[in-house]
Amino acid sequence: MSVVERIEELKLEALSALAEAGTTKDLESVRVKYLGRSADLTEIKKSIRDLPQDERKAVGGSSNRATKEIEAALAERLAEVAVAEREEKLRAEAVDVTLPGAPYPKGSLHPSLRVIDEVVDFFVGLGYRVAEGPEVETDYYNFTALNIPPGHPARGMQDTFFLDDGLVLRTHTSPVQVRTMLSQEPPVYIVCPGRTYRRDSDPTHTPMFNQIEGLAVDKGLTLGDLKGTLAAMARHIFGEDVKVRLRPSYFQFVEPGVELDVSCFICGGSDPNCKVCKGAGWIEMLGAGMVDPAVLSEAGYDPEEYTGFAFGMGPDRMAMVRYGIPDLRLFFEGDLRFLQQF
Ligand code: FA5
Repeated sequence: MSVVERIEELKLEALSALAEAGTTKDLESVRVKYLGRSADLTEIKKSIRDLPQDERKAVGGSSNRATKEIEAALAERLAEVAVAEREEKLRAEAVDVTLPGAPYPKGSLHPSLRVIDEVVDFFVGLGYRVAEGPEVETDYYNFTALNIPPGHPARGMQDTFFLDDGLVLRTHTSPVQVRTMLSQEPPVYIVCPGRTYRRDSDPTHTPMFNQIEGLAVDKGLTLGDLKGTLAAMARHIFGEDVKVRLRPSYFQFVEPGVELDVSCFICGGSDPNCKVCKGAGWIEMLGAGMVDPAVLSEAGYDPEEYTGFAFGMGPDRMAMVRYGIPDLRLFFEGDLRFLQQF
């Protein structure tokens, strides 16, 4: 076989290998094999100068043409394969936007939050404004301004978490009453949901719990207004048929102080074995009273001109009663098996 024939043979081999190669990588292998530094064709080109004069031209021309032809075919195939590869990639990465989305578990509102939302909605409907205050509170707002001076035994009744520098974790939402009165002129109608803290832990007490405070200060407010407002709230939360009653009670910052009971909305007082009211027919719901004139004065309001009522309830306890949950601590353990029931 002459060298020119060998070149022709190599070229045909290369062209058919290029035609068969289906990927950029395969094409690169073909290039190395037929055009690379140690390819047969390259070796032939290197040896041209050793050939007899009369053969050099024919072999040189033929090897150059073969090289060009292979290069042209390679470029063409590279372009074709690139298009095919891109199409394949697009096909593989295609997103079917008509497929249904992956379902994810739906959350639900915490039982306390449901009660809080309902209570707050009710008062907002009456025209009350939602107020907030800090959970880390000064001793002054948590106690002194509420008529509980230093050394007063009433301080001991609320198992307080004391922090440094005269700060406490607020034991109730009542300090928001004072903060609000100090920051605005009467009339005041606020409701204040928030977290509160006490060193307590048993089935009906947790170290962190929620309270909702309410405060109304205006001209001529009476205990009748307090009762009417809270009765309307109880009907809103527990149903149209519930009745309310006030019992005398004592809180340092109200005078008189009362506790509000609602008639048992489960048995209505007819079942001596009722799990919710334990046969009493009444469920204790909140503390309330007429704002003590000393508290109004401390906040800069004239007690001769204004009167007010305040109330503070525990929405966690209300949720406990409503959903029949025996232990309040379950509310705050974050166990999804418990929470997913609501
Ligand atoms: C108070 O905290 C008063 N500030 C309420 C008040 C406001 C009275 C305005 C008058 C005027 P008391 O300590 O009773 O009151 O708490 C109110 C409610 O918070 C209780 O009825 C109860 O539902 C809830 N509560 C108290 N301690 C805990 C606790 N450790 N865990 C869960 N709930 C609690």
